[in-house]
Amino acid sequence: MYINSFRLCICLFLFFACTSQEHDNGSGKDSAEPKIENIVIDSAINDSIDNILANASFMYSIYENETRSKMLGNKLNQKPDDINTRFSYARELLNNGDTQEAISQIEAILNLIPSLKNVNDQSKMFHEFLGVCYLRIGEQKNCQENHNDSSCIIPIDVKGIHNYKYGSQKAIEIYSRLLKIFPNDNQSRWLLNIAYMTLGKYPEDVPKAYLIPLSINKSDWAMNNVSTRLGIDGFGLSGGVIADDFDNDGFIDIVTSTWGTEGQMFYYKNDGKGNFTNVTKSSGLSSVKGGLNLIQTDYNNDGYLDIYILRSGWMPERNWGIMPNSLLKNNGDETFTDVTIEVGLYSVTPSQSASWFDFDNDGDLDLFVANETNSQREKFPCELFENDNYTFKNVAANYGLNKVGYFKGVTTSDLNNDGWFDIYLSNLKGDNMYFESEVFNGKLLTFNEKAKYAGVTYPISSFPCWTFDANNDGHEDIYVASFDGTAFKDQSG
Ligand SMILES: [Ca+2]
Ligand SMILES: [Ca+2]
Ligand SMILES: [Ca+2]
Ligand SMILES: [Ca+2]
Repeated sequence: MYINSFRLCICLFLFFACTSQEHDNGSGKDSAEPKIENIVIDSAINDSIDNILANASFMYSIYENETRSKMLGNKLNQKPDDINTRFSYARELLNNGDTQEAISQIEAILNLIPSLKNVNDQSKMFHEFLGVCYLRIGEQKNCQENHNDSSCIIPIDVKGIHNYKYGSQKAIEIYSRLLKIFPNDNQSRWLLNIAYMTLGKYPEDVPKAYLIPLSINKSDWAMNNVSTRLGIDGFGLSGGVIADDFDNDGFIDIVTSTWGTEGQMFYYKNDGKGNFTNVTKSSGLSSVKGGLNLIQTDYNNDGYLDIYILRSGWMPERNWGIMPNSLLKNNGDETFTDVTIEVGLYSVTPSQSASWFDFDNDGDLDLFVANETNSQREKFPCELFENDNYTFKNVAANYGLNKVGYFKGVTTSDLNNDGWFDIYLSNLKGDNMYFESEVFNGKLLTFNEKAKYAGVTYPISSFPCWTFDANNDGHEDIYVASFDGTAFKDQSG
C-alpha cells in the first residue's frame, strides 16, 4: 500500500520535473514551422484574465515557484540565519528547477548547524530533500537535456538509462545513509530503487534488504513516449487535453491547455498519415490563456466541436487570481473565436469540472459548472446555464442546483431511466450529491437531492467521477474516485 503511494509520488515528481524544462516559446517545434500568420483572438476574456493576474498574490500558490522563490530570497536576505525561511527558499528553488542552488541552500543549513550533517530524526527531512535534489539533477541532465522516447518512464528501460550518472549516484549515497538509520523508511527505499534503475543497476546492485521487486514482466512495460517524434510535446504545467475531430476530416486531433498563468493552448491537427501538424498559431489558440481542464461540446449545433475552458480549479481564494471560464466557438475553418461574453457565459468562479448535457430535452446542450468553495469567506455556488438559441442564462437556483461545496467532479446521465438527465457531483470536502430529475406530464419540474437515499455520498475526498453501465443491465452506474491529499505530504518536490 505504502509502496503504491510512493510510486504515485515519484511519478508525479517525475512529471512535474519534466514539465520544468525550458523551451523557446513552448512548443519546441515552432522554429521548424513555415511562416504562419499568428492569429490572435481579440478577447475581453484575455484582458479580464490579465487584469485579475496583475492584482493576484501568488505567495501561497504552490505552483508559482519563480515568484515565490524571489519573494523568499528577499525575505532570507533580511534574516539569513532563519533556517525555516532558508528551507522554504530551497524548496521553491527546487520546484522552480534551480536545483543546484537549492542544494547550496541546504548545505548552508548543514554548515550553520553541523549536528544536522548526521542522519537523525531532526535532520532527516534535510537529507531526504537532498536526495530528491540529486534525483532531479539526474533527470534534468538526462531526461530533459538529452530527451528520448524512453526518458522518465518507469520502469526505466535501456534507452532511458542515464548517461550523466552523478545525480543518481549521489542520491543512492543519501538514501543508503537514510536507510541505515531508518530501515523501514519506504519512501527512501522506493527512491533508492528508482535511482539504481536510472543507472541500469536494478535489481542486481540494490541491497537485498531494500530491493522492491517488480510485479510485472518486462514485456508488459514496453511503452515509449512518442510525443516528440509526433510534434505534440508542447510545454505546460499540467492542464487539459481533448482528443477529438475538430475539423471534421475523420481524424482525431489534439487540443491541450496548461494551468500555468502565463501558459497557452496548443492545437495539433492530425494529418491522417500518422503525424500531427502544430496549427496553434493559425487557429488563434496561442493567444488563449489555457486552463486546468478542457471539454469539447457543440453548443450551437453546427456540427463543429467547440471548446470550453475551465480555469482556477484548486484556487479557492480570491487573491490567487480566480479567473473566468471560456467558451471557444469553432469557426469551422480551423480557427476559434472566444464567445464567452456574447453568449452570456462570463462568470468568475474557480472550477475544474463541468458537463454539457441537454437537461431540458429541447435539443440543445446546456452547461452545468461544478464550482469550488473552500472557505466561508467567499462562496461559489454551482451554475446551470440553460441554452436558449445559443445564448445562456444561469438557472441553477430555479432547480435547487446552486449548491456550494468543494466540487471536483460532475457527471450527468439518466440514472433513474425516466428519459431525463440526472446529475452527480463529487465533493472533495463533504458528502457527494445526487440530483434526480422530477418530471410531471413530460415537463421537468425540478431536481431532488437523493445521495443519502441512493447510498452515493461516499467516498470522502471525492474527485473524478463518471457514469457508465458497468454490468450491462440497462441501468447507468456511477464511478467516483477518492483523492487523499495526505498521501503526498511527506514528499519533497
Ligand atoms: Ca481531424
Ligand atoms: Ca459548434
Ligand atoms: Ca437544452
Ligand atoms: Ca432521469
